[in-house]
Amino acid sequence: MRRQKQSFVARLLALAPLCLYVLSPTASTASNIEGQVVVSNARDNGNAIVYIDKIAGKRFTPPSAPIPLDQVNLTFTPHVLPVIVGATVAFPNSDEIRHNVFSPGPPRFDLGTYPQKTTKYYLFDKPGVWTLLCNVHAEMSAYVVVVETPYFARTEKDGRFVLKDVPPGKYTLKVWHEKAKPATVVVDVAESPTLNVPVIELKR
Ligand SMILES: [Cu+2]
Repeated sequence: MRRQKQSFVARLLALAPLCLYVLSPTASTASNIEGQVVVSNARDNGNAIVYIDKIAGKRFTPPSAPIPLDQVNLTFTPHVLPVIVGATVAFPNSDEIRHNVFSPGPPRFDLGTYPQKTTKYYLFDKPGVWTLLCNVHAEMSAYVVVVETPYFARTEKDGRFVLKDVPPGKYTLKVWHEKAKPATVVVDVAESPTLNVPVIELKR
């Protein structure tokens, strides 16, 4: 009995360094970058894309599953979709009518005109911004913003954004909005849980 107790204590002691490692603040060094984008003369501050620009010497693996950009009630949903280079976007049609999906590019592509419950796919293999249109409904438009790191976010209507789990380093933060000139901010992520960026104002 006594022998068993000792060995239990011994096992606990053996685990202690591991617990200290897990609890230590230096064990997890990634930070969240938080901030707010204000778009002058826009209806609201939503649908701006905030992202960390290409990091020299770093390549990231795109997700294997396609990312959906749906067509619902004559509207591309979401209106702006950020993805990493190499991602495939799925374009389902959830309406009872036929839609078309094309982009003037470059490169130009046209997925054709197709009915409900049909999904077309497109692989975005270059960084940049693609405008998406439907040649059946002139009022339909969307944007796919293709970036080179997994650190990106779309702002809420109030302009707020969070870039999650960014490792320490100096980065170029870029901001894109369909109705404004793009902005660039340099950020220095240190080993703290949150980096608050001053308000980023986008002008037309
Ligand atoms: Cu349409």
